[in-house]
Amino acid sequence: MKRRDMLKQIATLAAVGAAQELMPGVVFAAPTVDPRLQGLDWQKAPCRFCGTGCGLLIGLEKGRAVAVKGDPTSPVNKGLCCVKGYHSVMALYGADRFKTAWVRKDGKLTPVPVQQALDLVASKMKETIAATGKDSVAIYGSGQWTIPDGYVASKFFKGCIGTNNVEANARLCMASAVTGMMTTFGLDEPMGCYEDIDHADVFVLWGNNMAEMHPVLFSRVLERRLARPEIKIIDLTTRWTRTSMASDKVMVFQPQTDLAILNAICYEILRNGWADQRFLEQHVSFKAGKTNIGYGTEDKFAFTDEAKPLTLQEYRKKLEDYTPEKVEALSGVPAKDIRYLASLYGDPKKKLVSFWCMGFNQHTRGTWVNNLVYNAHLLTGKISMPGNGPFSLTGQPSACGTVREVGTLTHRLPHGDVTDPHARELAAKIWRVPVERIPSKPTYHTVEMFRALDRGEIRFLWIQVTNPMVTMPKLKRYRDATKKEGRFIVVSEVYPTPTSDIADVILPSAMWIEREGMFGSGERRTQHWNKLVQPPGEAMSDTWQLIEVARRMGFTKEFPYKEETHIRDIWEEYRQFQHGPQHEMAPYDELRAKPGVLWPFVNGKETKWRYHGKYDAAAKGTGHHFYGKPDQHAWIWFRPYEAPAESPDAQYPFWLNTGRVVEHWHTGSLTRRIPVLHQAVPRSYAELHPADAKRLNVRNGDRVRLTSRRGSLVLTAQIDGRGRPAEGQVFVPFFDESILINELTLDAFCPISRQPDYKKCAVKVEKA
Ligand SMILES: Nc1nc2c(c(=O)[nH]1)N[C@H]1C(S)=C(S)[C@@H](COP(=O)(O)OP(=O)(O)OC[C@H]3O[C@@H](n4cnc5c(=O)[nH]c(N)nc54)[C@H](O)[C@@H]3O)O[C@H]1N2
Ligand SMILES: Nc1nc2c(c(=O)[nH]1)N[C@H]1C(S)=C(S)[C@@H](COP(=O)(O)OP(=O)(O)OC[C@H]3O[C@@H](n4cnc5c(=O)[nH]c(N)nc54)[C@H](O)[C@@H]3O)O[C@H]1N2
Ligand code: SF4
Ligand SMILES: [Mo]
Repeated sequence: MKRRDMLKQIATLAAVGAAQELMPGVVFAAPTVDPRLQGLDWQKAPCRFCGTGCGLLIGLEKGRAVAVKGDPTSPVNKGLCCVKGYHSVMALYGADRFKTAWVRKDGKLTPVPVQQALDLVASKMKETIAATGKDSVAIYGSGQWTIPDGYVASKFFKGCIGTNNVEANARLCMASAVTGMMTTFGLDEPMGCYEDIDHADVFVLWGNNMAEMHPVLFSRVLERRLARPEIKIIDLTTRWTRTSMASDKVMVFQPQTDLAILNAICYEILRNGWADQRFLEQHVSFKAGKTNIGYGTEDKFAFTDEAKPLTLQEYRKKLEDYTPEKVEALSGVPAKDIRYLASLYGDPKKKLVSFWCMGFNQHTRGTWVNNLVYNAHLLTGKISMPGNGPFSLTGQPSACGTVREVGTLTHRLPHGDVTDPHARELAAKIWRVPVERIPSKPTYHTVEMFRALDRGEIRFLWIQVTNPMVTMPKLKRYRDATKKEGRFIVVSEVYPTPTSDIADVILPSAMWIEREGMFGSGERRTQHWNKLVQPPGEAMSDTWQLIEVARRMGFTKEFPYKEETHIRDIWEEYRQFQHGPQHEMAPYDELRAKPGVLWPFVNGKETKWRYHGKYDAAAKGTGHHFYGKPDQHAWIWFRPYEAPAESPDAQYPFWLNTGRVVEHWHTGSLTRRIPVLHQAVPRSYAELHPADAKRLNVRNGDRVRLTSRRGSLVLTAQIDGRGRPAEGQVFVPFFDESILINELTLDAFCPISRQPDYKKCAVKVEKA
């Protein structure tokens, strides 16, 4: 080994050691010296799993992907990767991969050639449109769609068929982050990047379990603290997790009261004179929206917010309801801890990063709580500079790339909203379709899309790269909907799942490195990979399936691409939408050559921090410039505390919280086919607080029955296992398709983002 390589490897191993020591059970894999791996052909690809977007090197041998290591040239993970990334290629080779299409005949799924299934999908779609109209066909996609998948889906449905019935599971994941940014900044994209970690002094985690869900990023946080012990990690959470174990201070709060805690922080910042007055005068406007905004549990729920101007004085006055003492009573967090937290935000000498993920976004006031964390950063001017910033972590590998940026939601286009005539004109021009064809009104957000399927307004639904029959809240209603007479469901999948079980047609998909593609990660990084291995049997990429069906419906002119070059052609076409300093994307060749490129990519340069003249070509001057809103300001919203849709009561006395574990990816369809990961956590369970368990006479390993107003399930109790919920709460991970926890959850959502709250509903717990 060359000396330089050896030093690099030692440095990586040291980082691994540091991370491992602090993150028990999380395995990090450094570049290996195993001689068996020496002769492999190593090719780059971003990780298939979480939104961190680690760069991987995939080891190829005789046409198979046989090994993985972290890419040392990737600035994201610098050679590291977590257990899921390390074992990811094994997910390609499960014994029960779909290799052919399946069509339901007389109630039974029967194998058929893919070309025949594509004919059927196209004719069924045409038939449905002729009988019940354009808005009776829909597509439900994913933040795990590649960018070309989502782009083609949007062009096909919005530009060719002429329906806004396009949604993606990112609605369940980051919709509140989107509306939070839109309402505060007028543009939907994070201002910072992961490099913020290397500059910050304080990390505040607002209800996200980074040690398990963004493990490589968390290892960067830990590595920084290891070098400088004065660095602090503060974990605000409703459940003691592995992240809590590694934190300097843990503040356990009652669900939903994050709204009040953030207001108390802002109250303290203003009361102590810690606000940056000059920054406020130059860059901030104050607003108040509607209150008592509802929960969306009823069909066809509608809501539009308003923005009433406020003065700083009026805003201050409203915060008086949120003194640390009052908020202590509501949240359970001691007033002195709230003051301490406020002092960290308020200290001008400390650089501070706030991180959050589903604790904020899956929240019936998800948009509000996103607004509130921005308030704390805006009051103190700690934003859009290295080491200072609010950072919304994304969950899926291309939730940003494909859903946020390509706009695969009912109200969006690849650039702008469907309601904006300029956005429609631009889309029509690039797509070469008549502008009248793109409808100007959004149709259904995800929950309402499934409700419309139930009501019979939607008759044909195509599902790609998502498993809604496990992941929709209040599952029974939506599963029953798919089975109703006159509904036709197409599922593009790689393995049998509860969703492919209800399909009328299953299309076998080529997965990840079995096709060429791009993902866009949480820090505005676009990453390209080549097709590295052959897909099994007749499996075809989701992009190409869509193109085949579109062509069969007569849209050949709109989809002229050649199979060999279609990803390049689609990327270069899509890139036209984003021209200009605010959104410019890197050219195809640039993406191919590098382990990811941050956008805006202006004059050959990446943009690391937005809204600041020093870093962002779109910003005017040399300081901050929030150019997203018409008044060129960022907006501080007053948002009050409001209770969740359902809270524990005498009949259902526990909170139910749901989420994830490090070993599994979502519904487990991939990770349960990777033996080491499956064996590590083979079954889902119900975590209880030891005091609750004692009262219920339940011991570790006993069976317990959980019942909500919507359903009931029996699971194994886990006490002081991996996590510990607060008293009065139960936690259940959702990776196990044999224990469908969403039978119990509620389909209440944030009225602004329409993202459901999977973190709070009321249940009863009994020994089974
Ligand atoms: N291993 C693994 N990693 C993943 C994934 C995976 O499936 N497996 N999925 C990826 C995806 S798509 C996502 S979205 C992310 C999710 O990443 P996270 O959001 O970190 O994980 P979850 O388990 O969904 O949520 C756990 C957190 O919800 C918080 N919480 C519960 N109630 C409240 C509340 O009222 N307020 C606040 N503020 N917090 C609350 C708890 O404190 C807990 O820390 O993970 C990504 N990474
Ligand atoms: N109770 C509860 N429910 C939740 C959440 C929660 O915290 N609690 N979180 C929500 C969130 S944040 C998210 S992101 C969602 C995730 O929910 P889903 O997206 O429904 O879950 P996944 O398991 O990621 O589903 C992806 C599916 O795509 C398949 N697949 C893999 N690769 C390919 C491919 O290349 N092509 C095709 N066509 N298919 C492929 C996989 O086998 C899998 O079945 O769950 C939501 N639901
Ligand atoms: S941290 Fe996320 S992106 Fe990185 S290797 Fe693990 S699962 Fe993959
Ligand atoms: Mo997610």
